[in-house]
Amino acid sequence: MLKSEILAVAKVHPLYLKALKEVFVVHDCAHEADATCFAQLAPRILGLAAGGESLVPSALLEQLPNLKLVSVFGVGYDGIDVQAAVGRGVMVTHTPGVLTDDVADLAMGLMLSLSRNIAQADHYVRAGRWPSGPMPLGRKFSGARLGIVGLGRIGMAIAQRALAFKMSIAYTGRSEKPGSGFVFYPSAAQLAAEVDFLLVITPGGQGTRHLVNAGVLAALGPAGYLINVARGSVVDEQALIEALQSGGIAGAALDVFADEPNVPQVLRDMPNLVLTPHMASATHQTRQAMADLAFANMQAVLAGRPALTPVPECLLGHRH
Ligand code: NAP
Ligand code: 8YV
Repeated sequence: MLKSEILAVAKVHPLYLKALKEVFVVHDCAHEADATCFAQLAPRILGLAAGGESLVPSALLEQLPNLKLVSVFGVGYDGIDVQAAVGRGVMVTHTPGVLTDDVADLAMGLMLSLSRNIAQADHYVRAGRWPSGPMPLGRKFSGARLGIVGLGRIGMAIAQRALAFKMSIAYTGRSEKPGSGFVFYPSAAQLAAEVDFLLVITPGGQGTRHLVNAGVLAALGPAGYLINVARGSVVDEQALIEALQSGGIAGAALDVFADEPNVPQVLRDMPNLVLTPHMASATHQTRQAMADLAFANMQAVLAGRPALTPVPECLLGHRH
Protein backbone atom coordinates (compact mmCIF):
# COMPACT_ATOMS: atom_id res chain seq x y z
CA MET A 1 0.00 0.00 0.00
CA LEU A 2 1.25 3.49 -0.84
CA LYS A 3 2.35 5.52 2.18
CA SER A 4 0.54 8.81 2.83
CA GLU A 5 2.67 11.90 2.25
CA ILE A 6 3.05 14.67 4.79
CA LEU A 7 4.94 17.94 5.00
CA ALA A 8 7.01 18.96 8.02
CA VAL A 9 6.65 22.74 7.98
CA ALA A 10 9.54 23.40 10.35
CA LYS A 11 12.33 21.52 12.07
CA VAL A 12 9.94 19.31 14.02
CA HIS A 13 11.19 17.47 17.09
CA PRO A 14 13.28 14.34 16.26
CA LEU A 15 11.02 12.04 18.33
CA TYR A 16 7.96 13.21 16.38
CA LEU A 17 9.82 13.03 13.07
CA LYS A 18 11.07 9.49 13.81
CA ALA A 19 7.53 8.22 14.49
CA LEU A 20 6.19 9.91 11.35
CA LYS A 21 8.94 8.53 9.12
CA GLU A 22 8.13 4.96 10.16
CA VAL A 23 4.63 5.24 8.68
CA PHE A 24 4.51 8.16 6.23
CA VAL A 25 6.63 9.73 3.52
CA VAL A 26 7.82 12.96 5.15
CA HIS A 27 8.85 15.96 3.08
CA ASP A 28 11.03 18.20 5.22
CA CYS A 29 10.25 21.89 4.60
CA ALA A 30 9.61 21.18 0.90
CA HIS A 31 7.45 24.33 0.75
CA GLU A 32 10.59 26.43 1.25
CA ALA A 33 12.39 24.84 -1.71
CA ASP A 34 11.75 25.14 -5.45
CA ALA A 35 8.20 26.42 -6.12
CA THR A 36 7.67 24.28 -9.25
CA CYS A 37 8.66 21.08 -7.44
CA PHE A 38 6.40 22.00 -4.54
CA ALA A 39 3.47 22.67 -6.86
CA GLN A 40 3.80 19.10 -8.16
CA LEU A 41 4.06 17.65 -4.67
CA ALA A 42 1.35 19.79 -3.01
CA PRO A 43 -1.77 17.79 -4.12
CA ARG A 44 -0.30 14.65 -2.52
CA ILE A 45 0.21 16.26 0.91
CA LEU A 46 -2.43 15.02 3.35
CA GLY A 47 -0.94 16.16 6.66
CA LEU A 48 1.24 18.96 8.03
CA ALA A 49 3.54 18.30 10.99
CA ALA A 50 4.28 21.47 12.96
CA GLY A 51 5.80 22.67 16.22
CA GLY A 52 4.25 25.07 18.72
CA GLU A 53 6.05 28.01 17.17
CA SER A 54 5.56 27.00 13.51
CA LEU A 55 3.88 29.30 11.04
CA VAL A 56 1.10 27.89 8.87
CA PRO A 57 -0.46 30.87 7.07
CA SER A 58 -3.53 30.65 4.87
CA ALA A 59 -1.24 31.11 1.83
CA LEU A 60 0.32 27.72 2.57
CA LEU A 61 -3.02 26.04 3.26
CA GLU A 62 -4.35 27.31 -0.08
CA GLN A 63 -1.60 25.44 -1.91
CA LEU A 64 -2.63 22.09 -0.39
CA PRO A 65 -6.00 21.05 -1.87
CA ASN A 66 -6.11 17.61 -0.22
CA LEU A 67 -4.82 18.54 3.21
CA LYS A 68 -6.70 16.85 6.06
CA LEU A 69 -4.90 18.05 9.17
CA VAL A 70 -2.18 20.07 10.85
CA SER A 71 -0.81 18.15 13.83
CA VAL A 72 1.07 20.47 16.18
CA PHE A 73 3.74 19.17 18.57
CA GLY A 74 2.91 21.62 21.37
CA VAL A 75 -0.15 23.01 23.13
CA GLY A 76 0.23 26.55 21.75
CA TYR A 77 -0.80 26.96 18.10
CA ASP A 78 -0.78 30.73 17.64
CA GLY A 79 1.27 30.47 14.42
CA ILE A 80 -1.41 28.41 12.66
CA ASP A 81 -4.16 30.25 10.79
CA VAL A 82 -6.87 28.15 12.43
CA GLN A 83 -9.77 30.10 10.94
CA ALA A 84 -8.40 29.47 7.45
CA ALA A 85 -7.95 25.79 8.32
CA VAL A 86 -11.50 25.48 9.67
CA GLY A 87 -12.81 27.25 6.57
CA ARG A 88 -11.12 24.63 4.39
CA GLY A 89 -12.30 21.70 6.52
CA VAL A 90 -8.76 21.04 7.75
CA MET A 91 -8.42 19.64 11.28
CA VAL A 92 -5.85 21.23 13.63
CA THR A 93 -4.64 19.20 16.61
CA HIS A 94 -2.25 20.00 19.48
CA THR A 95 -0.83 18.32 22.60
CA PRO A 96 -2.65 19.69 25.67
CA GLY A 97 -2.24 18.18 29.11
CA VAL A 98 0.84 16.03 28.59
CA LEU A 99 3.17 18.99 29.18
CA THR A 100 1.22 20.75 31.92
CA ASP A 101 3.30 19.43 34.82
CA ASP A 102 6.63 20.24 33.19
CA VAL A 103 5.68 23.81 32.37
CA ALA A 104 4.33 24.35 35.88
CA ASP A 105 7.50 22.86 37.36
CA LEU A 106 9.72 25.18 35.34
CA ALA A 107 7.57 28.18 36.28
CA MET A 108 8.12 27.39 39.95
CA GLY A 109 11.84 26.90 39.31
CA LEU A 110 12.07 30.26 37.55
CA MET A 111 10.28 32.04 40.40
CA LEU A 112 12.50 30.40 43.01
CA SER A 113 15.62 31.17 41.00
CA LEU A 114 14.52 34.77 40.55
CA SER A 115 13.67 35.44 44.18
CA ARG A 116 16.61 33.53 45.70
CA ASN A 117 19.23 34.49 43.05
CA ILE A 118 20.07 30.84 42.34
CA ALA A 119 21.53 31.44 38.86
CA GLN A 120 23.63 34.37 40.12
CA ALA A 121 24.75 32.35 43.16
CA ASP A 122 26.00 29.56 40.91
CA HIS A 123 28.14 32.06 38.97
CA TYR A 124 29.28 33.60 42.26
CA VAL A 125 30.67 30.31 43.61
CA ARG A 126 32.16 29.20 40.29
CA ALA A 127 33.89 32.57 39.84
CA GLY A 128 35.60 32.19 43.25
CA ARG A 129 33.87 35.26 44.68
CA TRP A 130 32.59 33.60 47.88
CA PRO A 131 35.80 34.20 49.93
CA SER A 132 35.46 37.94 49.31
CA GLY A 133 32.09 38.16 51.11
CA PRO A 134 28.46 37.08 51.06
CA MET A 135 25.99 37.55 48.22
CA PRO A 136 23.24 40.17 48.46
CA LEU A 137 20.14 38.93 50.26
CA GLY A 138 17.28 37.43 48.27
CA ARG A 139 13.54 37.92 48.50
CA LYS A 140 11.48 35.50 50.59
CA PHE A 141 9.38 33.34 48.26
CA SER A 142 7.14 31.31 50.59
CA GLY A 143 4.03 33.25 51.53
CA ALA A 144 4.42 35.82 48.73
CA ARG A 145 1.50 37.00 46.55
CA LEU A 146 1.23 35.32 43.14
CA GLY A 147 -0.82 36.71 40.25
CA ILE A 148 -1.51 34.36 37.35
CA VAL A 149 -2.42 35.78 33.94
CA GLY A 150 -4.37 32.88 32.35
CA LEU A 151 -5.76 30.34 34.80
CA GLY A 152 -6.00 27.44 32.33
CA ARG A 153 -4.52 23.95 32.54
CA ILE A 154 -0.97 25.16 33.23
CA GLY A 155 -2.01 28.21 35.26
CA MET A 156 -4.01 25.95 37.56
CA ALA A 157 -1.10 23.51 37.92
CA ILE A 158 1.12 26.44 38.91
CA ALA A 159 -1.48 27.59 41.45
CA GLN A 160 -1.57 24.10 42.99
CA ARG A 161 2.20 24.13 43.39
CA ALA A 162 2.15 27.68 44.77
CA LEU A 163 -0.30 26.64 47.49
CA ALA A 164 2.41 24.34 48.88
CA PHE A 165 4.57 27.48 49.19
CA LYS A 166 1.80 29.15 51.22
CA MET A 167 1.37 31.79 48.53
CA SER A 168 -1.82 33.81 48.16
CA ILE A 169 -3.16 33.40 44.63
CA ALA A 170 -5.09 35.75 42.39
CA TYR A 171 -5.61 35.70 38.63
CA THR A 172 -6.94 37.41 35.55
CA GLY A 173 -8.14 35.98 32.24
CA ARG A 174 -10.92 35.99 29.70
CA SER A 175 -13.35 34.53 32.19
CA GLU A 176 -13.75 34.20 35.95
CA LYS A 177 -13.34 30.70 37.42
CA PRO A 178 -15.79 30.80 40.33
CA GLY A 179 -14.88 27.29 41.52
CA SER A 180 -11.15 28.01 41.79
CA GLY A 181 -11.29 29.70 45.17
CA PHE A 182 -8.79 32.31 43.94
CA VAL A 183 -9.38 36.05 43.68
CA PHE A 184 -10.26 37.27 40.15
CA TYR A 185 -9.23 40.68 38.79
CA PRO A 186 -10.79 41.83 35.50
CA SER A 187 -7.53 43.25 34.11
CA ALA A 188 -3.83 42.45 34.17
CA ALA A 189 -3.07 45.93 35.58
CA GLN A 190 -5.49 45.48 38.49
CA LEU A 191 -3.96 42.07 39.22
CA ALA A 192 -0.38 43.38 38.94
CA ALA A 193 -1.05 46.08 41.53
CA GLU A 194 -1.93 43.43 44.12
CA VAL A 195 0.89 40.87 43.70
CA ASP A 196 4.63 40.30 44.19
CA PHE A 197 5.03 37.83 41.29
CA LEU A 198 3.06 38.27 38.06
CA LEU A 199 3.17 35.07 36.01
CA VAL A 200 2.00 34.99 32.40
CA ILE A 201 0.64 31.71 30.97
CA THR A 202 -1.94 32.55 28.27
CA PRO A 203 -1.85 31.53 24.60
CA GLY A 204 -0.01 33.85 22.20
CA GLY A 205 -1.52 35.47 19.10
CA GLN A 206 -3.44 38.67 18.45
CA GLY A 207 -5.88 38.20 21.36
CA THR A 208 -3.11 38.49 23.95
CA ARG A 209 -0.56 40.65 22.14
CA HIS A 210 1.15 43.00 24.62
CA LEU A 211 -1.39 42.12 27.30
CA VAL A 212 1.46 42.93 29.67
CA ASN A 213 2.39 46.48 28.68
CA ALA A 214 4.03 49.51 30.30
CA GLY A 215 0.93 50.21 32.39
CA VAL A 216 0.82 46.66 33.79
CA LEU A 217 4.53 46.80 34.63
CA ALA A 218 4.06 50.17 36.36
CA ALA A 219 1.27 48.63 38.42
CA LEU A 220 3.53 45.69 39.35
CA GLY A 221 5.98 48.24 40.69
CA PRO A 222 9.61 48.38 41.90
CA ALA A 223 9.26 45.38 44.24
CA GLY A 224 7.43 43.19 41.70
CA TYR A 225 8.72 40.38 39.48
CA LEU A 226 7.45 39.31 36.05
CA ILE A 227 7.62 35.69 34.86
CA ASN A 228 6.71 34.82 31.26
CA VAL A 229 6.33 31.16 30.24
CA ALA A 230 3.56 31.84 27.69
CA ARG A 231 4.71 33.45 24.43
CA GLY A 232 7.04 36.40 23.85
CA SER A 233 4.23 38.28 22.09
CA VAL A 234 2.17 38.52 25.30
CA VAL A 235 4.67 40.92 26.90
CA ASP A 236 5.72 44.24 25.35
CA GLU A 237 9.44 43.42 25.40
CA GLN A 238 10.55 47.03 24.90
CA ALA A 239 8.37 48.19 27.79
CA LEU A 240 9.83 45.37 29.89
CA ILE A 241 13.39 46.43 29.06
CA GLU A 242 12.58 50.01 30.05
CA ALA A 243 10.94 48.89 33.32
CA LEU A 244 13.97 46.75 34.19
CA GLN A 245 16.45 49.49 33.29
CA SER A 246 14.65 52.15 35.30
CA GLY A 247 13.97 49.98 38.36
CA GLY A 248 10.29 50.08 37.51
CA ILE A 249 10.12 46.38 38.42
CA ALA A 250 12.53 44.30 40.52
CA GLY A 251 13.31 41.58 38.00
CA ALA A 252 12.02 39.08 35.47
CA ALA A 253 12.29 35.45 34.47
CA LEU A 254 11.68 34.72 30.80
CA ASP A 255 11.38 31.41 28.97
CA VAL A 256 9.92 33.02 25.84
CA PHE A 257 10.89 36.05 23.76
CA ALA A 258 9.56 38.29 21.00
CA ASP A 259 12.05 37.08 18.34
CA GLU A 260 13.20 33.59 19.33
CA PRO A 261 15.92 32.40 19.35
CA ASN A 262 17.30 35.94 19.29
CA VAL A 263 17.38 37.57 22.73
CA PRO A 264 18.26 41.28 22.83
CA GLN A 265 21.78 41.93 24.16
CA VAL A 266 20.36 44.42 26.64
CA LEU A 267 18.36 41.63 28.32
CA ARG A 268 21.33 39.27 28.28
CA ASP A 269 23.45 41.90 30.07
CA MET A 270 21.02 42.65 32.91
CA PRO A 271 21.71 41.07 36.32
CA ASN A 272 18.15 40.91 37.66
CA LEU A 273 16.94 38.42 35.06
CA VAL A 274 16.72 34.67 34.67
CA LEU A 275 16.66 33.62 31.01
CA THR A 276 15.86 30.16 29.63
CA PRO A 277 15.60 29.09 25.96
CA HIS A 278 11.89 28.20 25.61
CA MET A 279 12.43 24.92 27.43
CA ALA A 280 9.46 24.65 29.81
CA SER A 281 8.32 21.31 28.35
CA ALA A 282 11.79 20.06 27.45
CA THR A 283 12.21 16.81 29.39
CA HIS A 284 12.77 13.38 27.86
CA GLN A 285 9.51 12.09 29.30
CA THR A 286 7.32 14.96 28.16
CA ARG A 287 8.86 15.32 24.71
CA GLN A 288 8.13 11.61 24.18
CA ALA A 289 4.53 12.06 25.37
CA MET A 290 4.13 15.07 23.06
CA ALA A 291 5.58 13.13 20.11
CA ASP A 292 3.28 10.15 20.83
CA LEU A 293 0.19 12.38 20.96
CA ALA A 294 1.10 14.48 17.91
CA PHE A 295 1.79 11.26 15.97
CA ALA A 296 -1.41 9.59 17.20
CA ASN A 297 -3.42 12.58 15.98
CA MET A 298 -1.76 12.39 12.55
CA GLN A 299 -2.32 8.67 12.29
CA ALA A 300 -5.94 8.82 13.45
CA VAL A 301 -7.08 11.57 11.09
CA LEU A 302 -5.24 10.17 8.06
CA ALA A 303 -6.88 6.79 8.76
CA GLY A 304 -10.31 8.46 8.81
CA ARG A 305 -10.74 8.29 12.57
CA PRO A 306 -11.56 11.27 14.84
CA ALA A 307 -8.70 13.40 16.11
CA LEU A 308 -7.68 12.72 19.72
CA THR A 309 -6.98 16.32 20.75
CA PRO A 310 -8.40 18.88 18.30
CA VAL A 311 -7.84 22.56 19.11
CA PRO A 312 -11.04 24.09 20.55
CA GLU A 313 -11.88 25.93 17.32
CA CYS A 314 -12.01 22.58 15.47
CA LEU A 315 -14.41 20.93 17.90
CA LEU A 316 -17.22 22.83 16.19
CA GLY A 317 -16.14 23.67 12.66
CA HIS A 318 -14.66 20.36 11.47
CA ARG A 319 -16.15 18.67 8.38
CA HIS A 320 -14.15 15.39 8.12
P1 NAP B 1 -5.28 26.67 28.34
O1 NAP B 1 -5.70 25.58 29.26
O2 NAP B 1 -6.07 26.91 27.11
O3 NAP B 1 -5.19 28.01 29.20
C1 NAP B 1 -5.03 29.28 28.64
C2 NAP B 1 -5.60 30.31 29.61
O4 NAP B 1 -5.37 31.60 29.05
C3 NAP B 1 -7.11 30.17 29.84
O5 NAP B 1 -7.38 30.36 31.19
C4 NAP B 1 -7.70 31.28 29.01
O6 NAP B 1 -8.90 31.82 29.52
C5 NAP B 1 -6.61 32.33 29.08
N1 NAP B 1 -6.70 33.26 27.96
C6 NAP B 1 -6.88 32.96 26.66
N2 NAP B 1 -6.96 34.08 25.93
C7 NAP B 1 -6.85 35.10 26.80
C8 NAP B 1 -6.90 36.52 26.65
N3 NAP B 1 -7.06 37.09 25.44
N4 NAP B 1 -6.75 37.27 27.76
C9 NAP B 1 -6.59 36.70 28.98
N5 NAP B 1 -6.55 35.36 29.18
C10 NAP B 1 -6.68 34.58 28.09
O7 NAP B 1 -3.79 26.43 27.83
P2 NAP B 1 -2.55 25.80 28.63
O8 NAP B 1 -2.44 24.35 28.31
O9 NAP B 1 -2.61 26.23 30.05
O10 NAP B 1 -1.34 26.55 27.86
C11 NAP B 1 -1.27 27.95 27.90
C12 NAP B 1 -0.18 28.48 26.99
O11 NAP B 1 1.10 28.24 27.57
C13 NAP B 1 -0.06 27.87 25.59
O12 NAP B 1 -1.04 28.34 24.70
C14 NAP B 1 1.36 28.27 25.19
O13 NAP B 1 1.34 29.54 24.58
C15 NAP B 1 2.08 28.37 26.55
N6 NAP B 1 3.06 27.29 26.71
C16 NAP B 1 4.38 27.61 26.78
C17 NAP B 1 5.33 26.60 26.94
C18 NAP B 1 6.79 26.90 27.03
O14 NAP B 1 7.58 26.04 26.65
N7 NAP B 1 7.18 28.05 27.53
C19 NAP B 1 4.92 25.28 27.01
C20 NAP B 1 3.57 25.00 26.94
C21 NAP B 1 2.64 26.02 26.81
P3 NAP B 1 -10.27 31.00 29.44
O15 NAP B 1 -10.16 29.94 30.50
O16 NAP B 1 -11.30 32.00 29.78
O17 NAP B 1 -10.37 30.44 28.08
C1 8YV C 1 7.26 23.54 22.98
C2 8YV C 1 5.35 25.15 23.71
O1 8YV C 1 8.57 23.82 23.35
O2 8YV C 1 3.61 23.57 23.85
C3 8YV C 1 3.92 24.73 23.60
O3 8YV C 1 3.09 25.60 23.30
O4 8YV C 1 5.65 26.27 23.59
C4 8YV C 1 6.39 24.14 24.05
O5 8YV C 1 5.86 23.05 24.72
C5 8YV C 1 7.08 23.84 21.57
O6 8YV C 1 5.78 23.95 21.14
C6 8YV C 1 7.80 22.79 20.74
O7 8YV C 1 7.48 22.89 19.41
